[in-house]
Amino acid sequence: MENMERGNVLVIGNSGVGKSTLINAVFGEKKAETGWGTKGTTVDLKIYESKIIPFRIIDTIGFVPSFIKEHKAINAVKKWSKNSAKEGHEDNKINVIWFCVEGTTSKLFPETIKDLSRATSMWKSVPVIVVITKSYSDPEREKNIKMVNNAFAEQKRYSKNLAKIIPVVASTYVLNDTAFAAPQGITELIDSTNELMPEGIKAGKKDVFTFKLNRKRAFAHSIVGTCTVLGVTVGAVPVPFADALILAPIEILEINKLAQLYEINKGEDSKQFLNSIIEVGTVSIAAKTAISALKAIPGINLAACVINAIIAGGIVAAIGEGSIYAFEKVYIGEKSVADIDWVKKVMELRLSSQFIEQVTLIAKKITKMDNPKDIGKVITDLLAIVFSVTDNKKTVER
Ligand SMILES: Nc1nc2c(ncn2[C@@H]2O[C@H](COP(=O)(O)OP(=O)(O)O)[C@@H](O)[C@H]2O)c(=O)[nH]1
Ligand SMILES: [Mg+2]
Repeated sequence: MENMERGNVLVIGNSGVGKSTLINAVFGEKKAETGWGTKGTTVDLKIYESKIIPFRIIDTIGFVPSFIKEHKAINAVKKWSKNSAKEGHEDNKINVIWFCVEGTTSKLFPETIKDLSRATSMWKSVPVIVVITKSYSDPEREKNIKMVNNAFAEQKRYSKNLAKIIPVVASTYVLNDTAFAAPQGITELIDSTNELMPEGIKAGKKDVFTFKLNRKRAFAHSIVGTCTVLGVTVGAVPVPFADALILAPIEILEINKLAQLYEINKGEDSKQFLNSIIEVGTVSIAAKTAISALKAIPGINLAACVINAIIAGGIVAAIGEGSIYAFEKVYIGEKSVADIDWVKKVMELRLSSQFIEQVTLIAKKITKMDNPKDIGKVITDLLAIVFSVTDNKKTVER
């Protein structure tokens, strides 16, 4: 695996557009910087590999659009290619270029794309994927795609190289107390790039699927983490925690974002499937029971607002973890969106007596009203461990 032949992806775009964040999102935290083919080079490039994905990513960290500086970065790539050839590697060619442009600066697209095309003109026939980074706004996505298309149409010689335009959010972007942009576009980018690799290098469908599933899981946990913090914040308001209904908007947001990630957000059947999860969440009496249970436990001396916050965050986290478990089963084809009774049971299990045990554990770890982020982290870390153990046991039993 270590020495497998790989293709090469060159990532260019102005400093600050999000190249490094994008590469992290694609490869995950386990990505490894590699010294492959870099003997005697180069402070202007960082080169990354992953064990499964059959392409290297070359980050042009020194790329700045100005004649002198962009040439420095591009020369470093040329030199890298040459050096790799000298070291006897045949896989030293650039196979795909990711042009990164920032979604929040769409006015500059024509100019930026002109710059990037000029800088990469030596790779005349290498396909280009335009990655629109920081695409936080849904309504602007279509507009931005159109603008990139137009900008390319003006580049006569270059326009044939445009393979794909992909808007992405590489890491969760919180807009305010009730809205955030979840990671997206990343698995599409992985697929499209793999498709553009030469035959013989391309990863098989199954490997790519497994890799994407792992990435999706990481994004899913980030979504649950964000929503749990929102839940903690809402729960900490000093009003009696009458029922779990005040959490409904957050739960709906969470379930919809997760459903979108696992591509089960279309069609009537999906709607029913998602609704049944929301129902279990909102009618759950777990909250009330948990509040009195926590108050009765000797040794836990938390203010009411802290207990509320923990329970609110716990409910959101439990629903999130349950949804991840259920949505993965659907995504890999073991279950379908028609399995309503099954998904209800999955969710009920997480919000029943087991839930009270877990929030008790969490409450013991929290001694005061910390920053909602810190409380959120305690909750999600603990629940993720508890549930992964339960789920594995169940899988074995089945
Ligand atoms: N929340 C969020 N921040 C992003 C995203 N992409 C880039 N950023 C932020 O934008 C800044 C620049 O990103 P970076 O990856 O360092 O850009 P580079 O200079 O092109 O490598 C950093 O503060 C990132 O955290 C994204 O998808 N979501
Ligand atoms: Mg960078």
